Amino acid sequence: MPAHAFLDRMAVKTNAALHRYVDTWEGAPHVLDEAIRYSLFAGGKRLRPALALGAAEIVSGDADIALPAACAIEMIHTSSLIHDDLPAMDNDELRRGKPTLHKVCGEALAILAGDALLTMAFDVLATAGHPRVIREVAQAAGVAGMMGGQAIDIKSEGKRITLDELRRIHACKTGALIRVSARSGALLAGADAPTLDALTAYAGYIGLAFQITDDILNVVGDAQAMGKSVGSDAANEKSTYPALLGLERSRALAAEAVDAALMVLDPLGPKADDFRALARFIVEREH
Ligand code: GRG
Repeated sequence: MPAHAFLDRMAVKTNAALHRYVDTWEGAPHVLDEAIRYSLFAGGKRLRPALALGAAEIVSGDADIALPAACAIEMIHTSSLIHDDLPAMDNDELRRGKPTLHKVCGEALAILAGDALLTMAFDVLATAGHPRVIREVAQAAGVAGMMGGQAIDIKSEGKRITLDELRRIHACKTGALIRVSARSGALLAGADAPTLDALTAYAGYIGLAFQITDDILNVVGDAQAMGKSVGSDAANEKSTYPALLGLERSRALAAEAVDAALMVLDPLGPKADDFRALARFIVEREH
């Protein structure tokens, strides 16, 4: 199945489940409910849910068993995008093809919507009743994962950093949530250790390829196709793969990461074909 068909199939499942969770969310004031829905249903690619559901499908044939993790991780991801766009962070005006949340409803509500999504995520995740998954997701989002990576990233703005430091920032900031997406799907489906390791390694490599491509698209991408501002990394004096290595070497590094991702899938045979297509799509995408 081509990658876009796989992503679409998993996005349909994810969106239906996200609507179910948000619709049964009791006691939310209308303004907050509206702000959350604005960002959550703004049309993200649902890459992380596809990894959770796809991993569960590879392991057990049943993608749906990973829906609580897929939805929780998408809520955490959306929460991070809302906060990342705030004036105190990246100060962006466009996200998922629409004005950023703080532009629409003000900073205070945007902060609260992000906080609420992060909290809601763990409510949803608890319904899966798998403490190890809850802890792994918390750790991937937290100080040693996404939030820690974001903190180092902000402190590195305007400074020259090494390639190793850049790798570390991204392994935490973007990679941790991508890795835990595949891991939580695999764990909820009852993966054995070698399968869990293969899927973790796969997600690590595609996380790297994804980040390098994201950096490249911030230089050469089209804001309309991307649905978010481009050129912001250079304006914020961020260290990125293209800034450190140039475009050509960055593309080569992304291609190497995809090759490595394909190699670690070898033992899983044809049932991992959707993940193979996804790995190729990650570097070929235009948004
Ligand atoms: C409040 C949970 C929370 C975190 C606070 C702001 C912050 C710490 C972290 C920011 C992390 C961040 C924005 C990383 C960038 C990740 C990235 C490459 C996002 C783009 O992901 P896509 O392309 O977006 O999957 P869509 O819109 O398709 O979902």
